[in-house]
Amino acid sequence: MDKRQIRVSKYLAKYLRHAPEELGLTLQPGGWVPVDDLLAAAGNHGFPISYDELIECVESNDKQRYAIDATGDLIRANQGHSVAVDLQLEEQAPPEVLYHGTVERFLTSILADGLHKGKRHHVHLSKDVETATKVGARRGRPVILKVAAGTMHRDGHTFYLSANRVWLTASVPPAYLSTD
Ligand code: HQG
Repeated sequence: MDKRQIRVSKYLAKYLRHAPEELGLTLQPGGWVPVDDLLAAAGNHGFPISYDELIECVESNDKQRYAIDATGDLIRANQGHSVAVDLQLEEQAPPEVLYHGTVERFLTSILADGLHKGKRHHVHLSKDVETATKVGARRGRPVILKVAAGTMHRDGHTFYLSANRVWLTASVPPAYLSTD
């Protein structure tokens, strides 16, 4: 992603995940908003984005954060929301092990209390160490936690897989976490 695409992606993250009302937008079930409404609202709020730039940002996005629906009329963030929205995710059985990237300063609290979703809808988990390392590295030197997702699932915890392959669950109790 080039600099402009990163700016557009951050702008979309803000308004499609966290503050649609600030642009006068309302998320439809699934988190969708009309592409035309989004482009008009962005222009009216001093951040004009062309249709081509928007499509380019969706298609070249490093984490496939956004999706355009089959009609081409609607756009959404695939996950990461803090506003109330029903993403219409389907429950899925996770792989035996998933990973969570964080940083040293959160470890004591995480190992005592487990992983909490914070402001987001879910705890975000990755299927490989490489992805989890990138997630943790946003905050400093990454520390990777192993999550016994298969055992959690058999114990009755629910997992979802977002359209961009992020594993989501409500919380991870400490018993399912390890640092090795
Ligand atoms: C930590 C990005 C103390 C947790 C990424 C994390 C991801 C605790 C932070 C997605 C804790 C929450 C999500 C506890 C959790 N005590 N700290 N009990 N439980 N934490 O950003 O997983 O670029 O909400 O370790 O790539 O870092 O936005 O979650 O450090 O996929 O598309 O609290 O966001 O994607 O931070 O990242 P976040 P995350 P995007």
